[in-house]
Amino acid sequence: MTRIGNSFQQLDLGIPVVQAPMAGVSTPEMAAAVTNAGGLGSIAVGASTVDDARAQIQRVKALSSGVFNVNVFCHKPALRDPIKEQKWLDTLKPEFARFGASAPNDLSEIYQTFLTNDAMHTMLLEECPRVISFHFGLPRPDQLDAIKNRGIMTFATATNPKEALEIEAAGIDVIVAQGWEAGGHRGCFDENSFDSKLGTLALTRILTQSVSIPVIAAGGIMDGSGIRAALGLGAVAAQLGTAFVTCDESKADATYRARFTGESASSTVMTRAISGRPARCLANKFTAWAESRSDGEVPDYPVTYDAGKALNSAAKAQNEHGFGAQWAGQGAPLARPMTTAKLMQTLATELAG
Ligand code: FMN
Repeated sequence: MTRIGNSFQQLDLGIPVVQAPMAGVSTPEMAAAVTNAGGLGSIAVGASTVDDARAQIQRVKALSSGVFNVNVFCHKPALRDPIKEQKWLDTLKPEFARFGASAPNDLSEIYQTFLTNDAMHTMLLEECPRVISFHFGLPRPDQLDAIKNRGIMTFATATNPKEALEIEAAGIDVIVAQGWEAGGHRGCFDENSFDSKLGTLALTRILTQSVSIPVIAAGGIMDGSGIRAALGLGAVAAQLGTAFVTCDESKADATYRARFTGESASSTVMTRAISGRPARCLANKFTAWAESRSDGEVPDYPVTYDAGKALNSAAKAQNEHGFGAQWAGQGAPLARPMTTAKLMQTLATELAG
């Protein structure tokens, strides 16, 4: 199937790189630097309040007049299960105790899904970023109609061909094909359905051959060679997350950054025990603990994340940094600490070479 890139080409990128939206890690400064270098910068507001999200958008606009992407989470609202949540807290109690802390008495749904967040939707229509991207599923049809009527371009993540067909049928403009290698949360629509765990290479090629909208490849792409490979598979661009985690403008703390050096970078684990949804993290003490837990024990996203964040705070207070959500993809050993502008320049040179 011929790939024309259609509306994606209207973005007129000088370099076919999308900096992945990364809640808790990407910043307006990073997004602006990527956009100013000719890529598509992104901010992630899935875990933000409406006011904070608006402030982030306005900060990007102050730093760049170029196109950028704002990313939201479209997960189903958490199905609360007090018995399961209490059992999960009981399971975590010994871990809290190791750090002289108590587990919380109960848990909260710490982020509101975009599906029920009309204030976020209204704010986005007002701020009107050039691109809005969706992770964990699709927005409500009326939300999408209003976004499209504002002329905003839309992306959505697919982890398999079925999700890609749903994205195409919904009228989304571009698919982000997220392979199993990818760092951070897997964008699967239903985390409890069978996961075929397709790698980026196979998934990208399957989608560029089977859907008629543009495809962006994501997962394990760290340098110009990886971007070139994605383009060779028919993708219109590559979306890189892990490659930007160690950039100066990232919010990653010093201990998280340090894990990208040496042996600790070469081992990542897909786990749902940190947040409630499958996500790829650098192997650490939390992921090691999670290995003996079954998926069925884990409460819904993002309720589990409330417990995970509390445990990480308790551990950090005792100078133990092995319980953080240190999201990273399988390409982590290839991460290069530098400024975002320098990384973009490096990627452009490698791609041209
Ligand atoms: N994807 C989203 O759509 N929204 C997010 O908020 C988000 N947060 C992430 C946080 C981190 C630290 C990382 C590494 C990835 C995150 N992702 C998120 C996934 C990326 O969009 C992308 O699929 C992934 O980074 C690609 O794989 P790579 O990390 O190997 O480059």
